[in-house]
Amino acid sequence: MQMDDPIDFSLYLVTDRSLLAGKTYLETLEQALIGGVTVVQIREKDSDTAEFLQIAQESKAICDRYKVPLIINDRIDIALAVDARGVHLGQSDMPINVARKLMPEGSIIGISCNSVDEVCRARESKADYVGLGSVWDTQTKRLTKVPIGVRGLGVMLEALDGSEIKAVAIGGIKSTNLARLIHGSWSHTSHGLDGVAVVSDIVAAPDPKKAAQLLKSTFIACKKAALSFDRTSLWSRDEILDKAITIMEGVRTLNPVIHQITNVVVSNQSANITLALGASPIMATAPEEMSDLAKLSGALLINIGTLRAESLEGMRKGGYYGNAAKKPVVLDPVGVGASDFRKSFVNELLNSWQPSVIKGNAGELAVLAGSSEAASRGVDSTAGFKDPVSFVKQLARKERCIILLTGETDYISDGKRVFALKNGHPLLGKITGSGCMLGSCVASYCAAANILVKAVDIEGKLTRGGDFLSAAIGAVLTLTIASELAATRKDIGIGSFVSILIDEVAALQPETVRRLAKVEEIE
Ligand code: 3NM
Repeated sequence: MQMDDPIDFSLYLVTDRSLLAGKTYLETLEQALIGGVTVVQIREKDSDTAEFLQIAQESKAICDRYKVPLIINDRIDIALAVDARGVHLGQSDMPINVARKLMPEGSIIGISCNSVDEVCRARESKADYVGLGSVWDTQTKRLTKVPIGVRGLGVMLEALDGSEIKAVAIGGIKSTNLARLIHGSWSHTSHGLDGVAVVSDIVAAPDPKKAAQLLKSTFIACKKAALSFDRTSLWSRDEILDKAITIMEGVRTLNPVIHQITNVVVSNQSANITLALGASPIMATAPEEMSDLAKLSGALLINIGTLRAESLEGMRKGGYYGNAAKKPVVLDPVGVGASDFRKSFVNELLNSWQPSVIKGNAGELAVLAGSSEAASRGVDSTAGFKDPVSFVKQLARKERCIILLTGETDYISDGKRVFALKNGHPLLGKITGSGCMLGSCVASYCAAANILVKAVDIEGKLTRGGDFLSAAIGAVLTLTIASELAATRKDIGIGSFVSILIDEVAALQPETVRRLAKVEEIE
């Protein structure tokens, strides 16, 4: 191992002797190295100099045996004394330019960053790498700043564009949330993560070797999945319509269970529309059930209308377990602009789990995008966007998922392409819960799309790799075309419309969808 060999940051172990689970510190370190840790930082917050030095010397001897570089937290004197490969500094430690002068040439200097400003300063000071965090809450360190979340991490990575600085994320990272971390922070235009820094998921594991192996193989698989080619980009509008119809038929033959945490206003009609599609609804909200239901169901819908304290934990856990079980999660941020409480809760959800589709009206999606362009009042949108096409595309890129913007024309984007759908009848706007029913349709179609994937290699993917673009298009077509058919019935009124709409969805034929679909690719 030479001083100028590049460091592999993939699995960066930060030590903490207070978390050991049965094995000694040195056994734990060695097992972690055998499991595939690629770089080690010794972090001794409570030791005096003599004890830190001894731990560092013993750690260095083991790391040398496995040819893994050793980095010392904070203490340049200890790094020099044990001939470590580098130091890791905090924002209030010695400045990088001073540390650079003290450390031998070729040493690695890293710094913790919690904001874009700190990343920019690290860039100016020519840090070799940045530790970005804390991504999530953690029991390992008392945090003095709010966690950045996966979306905050994405923005910080963008601030590294065009630089050679390596980036690792830290804070609350486990093998179970790695796919969400990589998917949510990755963008094809920016600097992806070079690695993940982990403390408790390795140090406190009963089998640190196995824990490290799992983290390493998951990280490599997630990175490969993030870089893999998206086949949907090759499909024409007609092929997408074919896929949407295959998914529609798939719902009827596969009868997937659709778990829905939804609002009290629409619960019954959402369950009925799900049955009419050919899927099977389960309207459960208790957090204790979320892990089991994620395994059992084909998809999860989270609709935040009539948000109540007792639903919050179910929504947090539902999405988490949905991601862990590789099931699509559909988010319907109903009336998110109505209160600061809804805004901050949706923000929290989007930082903790990754939806496959977000659907909303202009007012709701404007709030998510932080835009003041489209207004809302309560759960209704009162104005649209001047340029809905670029709006949905940008938001899909930001949130790393399919965006479905509802309105007179519905817009759907995966961040690369945008489709405009013009079916529907004004009666849909006269009843309560038509948007919520659409959420049930999207979740049902995503479930079928995810089951229909023939992929064998799902490691590292957030779902099985379902075609959620076609699923969202199929779901909108089903409900809007059924609404047009329902509206032609004699003596139709607002009350009867809901029942007839459900009947028309159940009776809808694939050829009718193909014949009546008004779908156009805009970009
Ligand atoms: N630094 P775990 S968070 C050591 O935000 C450390 O800079 C952080 O521990 C930062 O992997 C953290 O157990 C603790 O969550 C990470």
